[in-house]
Amino acid sequence: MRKVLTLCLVIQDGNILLGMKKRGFGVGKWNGFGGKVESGETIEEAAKRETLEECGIVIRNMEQVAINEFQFENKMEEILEVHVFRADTFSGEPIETEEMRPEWFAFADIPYDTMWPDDRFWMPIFLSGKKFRTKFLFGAGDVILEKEILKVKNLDDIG
Ligand code: 6U4
Repeated sequence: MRKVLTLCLVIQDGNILLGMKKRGFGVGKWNGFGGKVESGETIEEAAKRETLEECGIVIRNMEQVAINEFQFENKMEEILEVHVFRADTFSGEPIETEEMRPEWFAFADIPYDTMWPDDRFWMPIFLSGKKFRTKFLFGAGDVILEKEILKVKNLDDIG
């Protein structure tokens, strides 16, 4: 079974906007904004909706740059297919919500030690402006057991 999720990374003036997840899946980690795609909306609409719900900004321009696939050893039947977007124009100011506490980070100060452990492998590709596809298998304690990282010209290219 595949679950389609979104992850929106907002960039401005050499900084990236991350949110400290306050509850639910990934609690205690800095992450982009996103979540499940609901029925009747496109993946892009879901990314914008989640970003608005989680930190109060309206995305004006974004581009899909990656698909990350995550699998967990204790639940091999499920694949999380996370569609990653780079957003560079928005309106409003990021605000803390029940779900997330947003904060800007300079690219050199991204807090990888308190993020999902896969992020350090693909974030540099993201920051370089390239497109990519990854697959990660996690074991107990969110340890990475297997990884596959591929730069692609086009997200439809399957490596
Ligand atoms: P709700 O329905 O709000 O309770 P919640 O448990 O908060 O759901 P969800 O599904 O809304 O979580 O969002 C999960 C978010 O975490 C999505 O943006 C995708 C992202 N995500 C999941 N695994 C990730 C990983 N290994 N690395 C990463 N982001 C990940 O950077």
